[in-house]
Amino acid sequence: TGKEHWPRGEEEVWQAGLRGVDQDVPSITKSIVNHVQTSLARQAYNLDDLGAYQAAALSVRDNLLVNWNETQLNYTRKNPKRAYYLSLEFLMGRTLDNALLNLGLKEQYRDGIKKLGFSVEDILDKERDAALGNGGLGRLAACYLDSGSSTELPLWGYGLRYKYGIFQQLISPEGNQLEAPDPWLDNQNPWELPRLDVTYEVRFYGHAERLSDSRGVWQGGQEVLAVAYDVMIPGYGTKNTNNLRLWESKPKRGFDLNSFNAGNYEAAVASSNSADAITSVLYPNDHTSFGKELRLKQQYFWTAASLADIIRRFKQQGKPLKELPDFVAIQLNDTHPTLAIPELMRILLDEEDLNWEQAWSIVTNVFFYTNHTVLPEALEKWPVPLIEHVLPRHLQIIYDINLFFLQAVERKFPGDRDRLARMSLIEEGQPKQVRMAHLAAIGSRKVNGVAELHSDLVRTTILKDFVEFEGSSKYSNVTNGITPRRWLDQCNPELSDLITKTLKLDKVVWLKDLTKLDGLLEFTEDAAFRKEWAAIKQRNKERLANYVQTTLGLTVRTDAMFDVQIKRLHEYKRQTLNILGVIHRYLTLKGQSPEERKKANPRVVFFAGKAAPAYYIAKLTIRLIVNVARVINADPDTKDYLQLYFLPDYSVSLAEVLIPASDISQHISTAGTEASGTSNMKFCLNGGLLLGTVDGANIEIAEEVGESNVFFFGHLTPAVEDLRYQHLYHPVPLEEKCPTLHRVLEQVSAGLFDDADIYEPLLNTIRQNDYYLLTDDFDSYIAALAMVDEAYADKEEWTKKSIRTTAKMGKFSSDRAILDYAESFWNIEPIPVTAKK
Ligand code: GLS
Repeated sequence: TGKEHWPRGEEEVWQAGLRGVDQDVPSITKSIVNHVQTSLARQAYNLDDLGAYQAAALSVRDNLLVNWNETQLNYTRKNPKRAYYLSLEFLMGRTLDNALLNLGLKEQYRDGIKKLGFSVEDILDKERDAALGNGGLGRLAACYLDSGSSTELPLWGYGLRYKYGIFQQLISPEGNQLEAPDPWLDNQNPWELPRLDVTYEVRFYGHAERLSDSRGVWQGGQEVLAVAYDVMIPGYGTKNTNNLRLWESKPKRGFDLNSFNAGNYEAAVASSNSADAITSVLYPNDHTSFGKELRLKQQYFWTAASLADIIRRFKQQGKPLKELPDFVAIQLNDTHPTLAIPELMRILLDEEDLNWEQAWSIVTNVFFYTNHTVLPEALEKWPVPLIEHVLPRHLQIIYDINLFFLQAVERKFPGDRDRLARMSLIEEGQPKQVRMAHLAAIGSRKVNGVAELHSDLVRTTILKDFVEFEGSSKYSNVTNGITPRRWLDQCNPELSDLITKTLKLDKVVWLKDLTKLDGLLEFTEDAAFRKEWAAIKQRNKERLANYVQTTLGLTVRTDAMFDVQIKRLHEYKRQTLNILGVIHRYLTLKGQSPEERKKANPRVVFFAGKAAPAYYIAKLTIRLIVNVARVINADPDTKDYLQLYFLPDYSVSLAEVLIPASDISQHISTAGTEASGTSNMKFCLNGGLLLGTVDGANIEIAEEVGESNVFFFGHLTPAVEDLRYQHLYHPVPLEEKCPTLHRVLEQVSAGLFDDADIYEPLLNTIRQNDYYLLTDDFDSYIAALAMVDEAYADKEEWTKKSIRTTAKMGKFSSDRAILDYAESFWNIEPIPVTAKK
């Protein structure tokens, strides 16, 4: 407007009190000391590493907040269309190092912390991971937030502030996985800002009445409070600092005073307990849908609070609701937030008095849905009676949506009853169930999968009927990405420096335009460069060996190939194939003379990953790995050629140590089952080669780096269905079909590694219907491992492959992915912040 006046008081006085971002070492140390003194109430003489971490983190937070405030003010002033990423999981890992990088203050803090008598490495190591996620889906959300800020997009995340993140994994002496809680907030969390004034009431249960054809009213039941906690998400090479808003559940009133006064203490606290329970723990399942009431309450609590917040912000602009799609795009990360669709309908119909057509048109222009898996057990379905009990008004709305939808399908495909039954939001059965993927698809403007193959499978299998009905342009692909800041610069600083030096570019340039890595290609023939490249890999292997030595007390040899498979334990990911391959190698070595053995390529195999607590077969696989490791690491005949480790309690921080150290990593899912995978991208970005099946993003990685630089094996997706049919109807005994695998299983059964018979349930999954096709892929897997050994023997050529791999990873930056969402889906634009110093 030009004539901005100061809202209250004297502007100079205000301005004099405002701080900027610290720039120099003296102001940084001053700020840290201030926090030691006043936030922690401690002093130099009683400050340990943890205290120093907390004080440093608080001072970094002050700096983040300056940019965060400026960013939010800027958005409010400019009023652009905004996007919101609704995810039940955000697997953030540690924050301090990333915040320093993005603020451009790494060196200053290093110096300042040193002057105060501490080391940055020790302090960074004190931070606990924020582990509010299970695996790839949650980590993807974290990478997207980093990229959203780095590309200056007005993008907020919404999630839940779980008191307990993913469980801590312990391994018993027998090799069993044990779970312990993850009380990550116990030492206080300096990275969150409680917003005790930002609260919403969320209702459950009660009764719903219809007032007209489309309107209704919902009353009674339980009301709980959602309280906002904000987490600052700084961009790299920009001041833009977005927000991740996490909700905590609290009882609406402390406790029920009536019951309390009547002497019924238990009843008085029961309601407050049940309110607190909603955000107490992350469900530790990946790829399964359990149908538990508390999980449904989590989903509704979070979507209701987030929508209320989004709508309140929109309404502050004074615009009519029909313009909501011009100012708001909401991305549904999997079907977990699908209740947002009937919830927005409820708000528009019951509270805002819109008619059905108006409301539905708004809804279907606001939401976007990403599918992350085609595995049937992961497709969410909620029992109708449960929804009716917990969310009675929403069930009415879902039925209404279904009615209008099926009428439209009937008009297009008259008389096709099978099609109606397949497409209905309600699956018939005892009980009837609501199919959340169908609801998400019809309630969204666009639907996407997360890699080319996966998006094709979404279009041709689980949502085929919907593509036929709505047209294929709504159903598209956005291949996943990863942030190169955390997954190269932070986890592999030496490689990052070498790249910067070699490309002769400012690091900001290539870290924000990862296709610049292409420039490394011309150096593959430069022997001195290759030497530096290989030396860095070697030092990263030593760093990992060091980690294993200090955490497990085990000595890892570093003059061997490092072979890594780290991910959630799941039958479709086939860790079993890998461990059976290891046993095969062991048996082969055992059968050789000492002279023959000397020709072997020494190999160290690492596994890490958690199993869902109730997933028996996955836990048995862990036990097998641990016991095979125990036997072969102690075998004097083979231990120079083969070592095996299961590293407990896999986490983002452990991945940051493992990934840079890998020569080869395994991504060996049954074709068509791994939607994308994202660690495959991380390994390749760090110059590790890929051994994998023709699945998920492996395919696109091979397209980029060239098939001669990856090791592919196994059957292709179109063959899978037929092979499964053969297993069921024309089974061939294992000893005939795959004698090598048969021999391996016999040794396990006989008790070579553990009590005999203990692994029968696991082995029987292979012997019986072998749903994940281990018997079909085993021989080609062993052949691929041999090709890897052969290739590794030529170290110079291997290093060339490694350089070429890193050089071609530009496509897989999450900046590319988020900009694709911004342009093709959300229609939002970068809003750069130029904060005052
Ligand atoms: C997942 C897929 O299984 C992964 O392949 C994918 O990379 C990830 C992110 O899109 O999503 N789906 C899921 O339910 N958990 C995952 O990790």
